[in-house]
Amino acid sequence: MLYSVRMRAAQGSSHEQGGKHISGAERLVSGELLTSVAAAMLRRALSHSRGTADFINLTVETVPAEAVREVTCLPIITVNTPDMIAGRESAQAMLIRAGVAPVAAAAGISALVGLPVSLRGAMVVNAQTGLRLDTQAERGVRVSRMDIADEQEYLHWLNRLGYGNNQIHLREAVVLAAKVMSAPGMVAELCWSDDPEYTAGYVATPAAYTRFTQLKPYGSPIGGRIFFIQENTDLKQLVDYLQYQPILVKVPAAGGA
Ligand code: WAQ
Ligand code: MG
Ligand code: MG
Ligand code: MG
Repeated sequence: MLYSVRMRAAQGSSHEQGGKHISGAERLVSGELLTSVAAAMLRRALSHSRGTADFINLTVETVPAEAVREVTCLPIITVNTPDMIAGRESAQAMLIRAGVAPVAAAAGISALVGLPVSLRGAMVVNAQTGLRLDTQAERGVRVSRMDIADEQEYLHWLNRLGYGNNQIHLREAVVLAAKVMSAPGMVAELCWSDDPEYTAGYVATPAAYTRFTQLKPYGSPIGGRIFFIQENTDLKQLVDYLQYQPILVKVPAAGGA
């Protein structure tokens, strides 16, 4: 038996009542870790760079171990971009190489750039047309029920690659991207953080998780994610997978990236 632990925190009022999204997190852990993971999530919600939360929803649900599927995380590549403009151009080119139509890649980037406030989840976008397919407005689709299979092994792997201490954004994003890219019909993902001090973002494709050191201006509290999907994808099935399929992520076999 595993536990899905999900947290979402907002300021002003709940998300449903229009509060400002502060922080969210999702883990999939054993019973021994449950209370410490839940406590860590509360701490995170209460001391976030986006502001102090005064609404916190913490949800714990059991997940049968038989339902869990394993997925391997993607090789990580870092592209040092001199500024945000160059970063976005490189990210756009990578999306196009992954099979996103140029018009859709441009529309996706514009949609993120033009967000009035941060989304809590991801926009699902048609990789051919660039049209948004989910109808969840500022909520977006929130991926959950995923975690790292073996944390020590994961941290060692990241360390060997030079992603050492305190790279919590990267650690979590690599796990999320592994689940996202394993979903049926997924073409690519584009992300940048809503944490004002965190300018890096990434494009995930079936081949790699490519980080760009600058995708948004320092200080901006607007971030988000876009999942570009194939035109004929069953949206309900995809969203179900992203939200409910329990996934544990393992590092590539020795010798891999
Ligand atoms: N499911 C779907 N969308 C999510 C989720 C989720 N579980 N978590 C966050 N998002 C969306 C949401 O719109 C947020 O506003 C946005 O992503 C950013 O979330 O390699 O820290 O947690 O150095 O701020 C990427 C680069 C960091 C890491 C991403 O995202 C690296 C990051 P944040
Ligand atoms: Mg978050
Ligand atoms: Mg996050
Ligand atoms: Mg954030």
